[in-house]
Amino acid sequence: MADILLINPPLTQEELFARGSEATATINPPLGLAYIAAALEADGHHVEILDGIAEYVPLDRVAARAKDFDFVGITVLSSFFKRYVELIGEIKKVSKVTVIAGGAHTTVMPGSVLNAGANYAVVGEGERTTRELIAALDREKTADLSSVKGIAFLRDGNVVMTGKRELIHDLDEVPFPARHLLPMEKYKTSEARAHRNPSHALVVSRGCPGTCTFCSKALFGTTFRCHSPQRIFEEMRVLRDRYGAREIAFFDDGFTSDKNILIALCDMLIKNNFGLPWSCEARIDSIEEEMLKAMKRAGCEFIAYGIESGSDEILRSVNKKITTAIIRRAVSMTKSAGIAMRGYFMLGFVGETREQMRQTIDFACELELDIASFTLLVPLPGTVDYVRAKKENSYFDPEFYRNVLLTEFNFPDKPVYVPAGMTADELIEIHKEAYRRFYFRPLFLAKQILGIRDIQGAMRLLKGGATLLKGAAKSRQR
Ligand code: B12
Ligand code: SF4
Repeated sequence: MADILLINPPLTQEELFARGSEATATINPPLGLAYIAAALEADGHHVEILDGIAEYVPLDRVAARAKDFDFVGITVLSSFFKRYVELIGEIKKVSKVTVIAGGAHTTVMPGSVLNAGANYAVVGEGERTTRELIAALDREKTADLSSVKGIAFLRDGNVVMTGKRELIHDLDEVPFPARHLLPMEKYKTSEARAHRNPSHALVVSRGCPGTCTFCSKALFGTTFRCHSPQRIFEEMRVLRDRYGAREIAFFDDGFTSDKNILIALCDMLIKNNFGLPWSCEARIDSIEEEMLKAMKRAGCEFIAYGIESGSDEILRSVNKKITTAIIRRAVSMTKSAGIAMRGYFMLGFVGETREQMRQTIDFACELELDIASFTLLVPLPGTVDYVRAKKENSYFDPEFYRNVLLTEFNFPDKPVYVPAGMTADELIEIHKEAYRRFYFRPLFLAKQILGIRDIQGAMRLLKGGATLLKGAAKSRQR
């Protein structure tokens, strides 16, 4: 049996919260690593997780710790690919440990993680692949790996991919993520979303049939798969009873995609008097009144919707498959159900004009949302927008992920992409305008102040306001 160290690459507080949002931001557990750990523990391996986001550890110390293991696994997102390269450089300087990379960036650009030093890349869903890979290498370091589907490695400098790994159709066969290996006391959900900490995160589904041009969705494919209501309920119970959760936050892309599962889960929570409030993210076109009513009764206090734009033309061009009319209807139904809402908006899409961006800001202000975030488009590798931006734009550097850490897109010093016909400064100015106009509306401010029920509510409002002001100031300092 092997000793395995799984790593979420370290980022300092300053890198994570460039605009000074540490007091209010979300720090989520690296659930992907926790799922891999659970699968490996089930095979009898000894596994540890180092979450360098929850607990920063300097790279040389991570490398020194890695020396004691047979295998090191690293999760890689495009947002911190640069740090991954620095980390693997340190590890390879001091030991010959076998390094396996996985995660969203690894899936779309396996060559980039291999060329930076990883011995193997796990492409796509990781549980079955990693078990088979470690079992084969643990038997024999020079094992023939051609039968292990879903991996990539270098041979004579070329990337060799084994066959495509089939998706796990029955998600319940995957063990619960190994949260016992994580510093659970370090995690929290943003104060705008969760009002009681600990608020613990979970992801209970995978895959999305959508084809939004900005979304990096190669990892889990186009078939929506979800845990059974029983299993979701059980995981929520574990979070409440073992980890002291006072609130639960679902981070699924499409938590409401399967109406039957959702309603069955809500019934179970109501029948068993589960008693904790929860929040989720949802596709706005999947929402129905009956679902909202059941969710409210089952403790749902907050839904975050991916709205993206207030321009129907842009919604069409990014393939969002929703219209402003669908959005208005869903927002008003959610409001009537008494559930608070966040709208996620994006600015600076490929081909977007200033007028269309202003339409988005007007739309955000018009909808009765409780909070809104506006992010600038980052054309992620593997997306349609990456290809569009590369073709259209001389400002866009297709290798941007090698040079910048993109942990927070909200107030970037320098946008990754600027639509043709516009300057970076203009885009940043519109971005600031979006926050200013949404949050500093007299009616909105009055509602927030009138909505304060206790001292915690007042503190939340003050901290949120301070974050917004610091963010705007930071982008002015560029
Ligand atoms: C929750 C979430 C967040 C949370 C928490 C992030 C976290 N700690 O996981 C928050 C809100 C903080 C966040 C922030 C961001 N996120 Co995010 N996030 C997600 C989301 C919705 C779920 C992540 C998750 O837990 N999935 C479930 C687990 C099981 O999946 P997983 O982690 O991918 O792991 C599986 C495989 O990848 C693989 N695997 C993963 N790691 C490893 C390691 C090894 C060694 C092996 C063998 C296998 C392996 O096996 C796992 C099990 O099958 C995903 C979308 C999605 N559906 O996955 C986006 C996603 C990961 N986020 C993304 C992005 C872009 C961001 C931001 C840059 C956005 C922003 N506006 O700032 C930031 C960057 C954060 C950072 N620290 O750098 C992209 C990443 C794309 C890319 N090319 O890298 C995704 C894929 C969304 C998308 N579709 O575009 N995010
Ligand atoms: S943005 Fe959401 S709806 Fe669109 S493809 Fe990605 S996960 Fe699916």
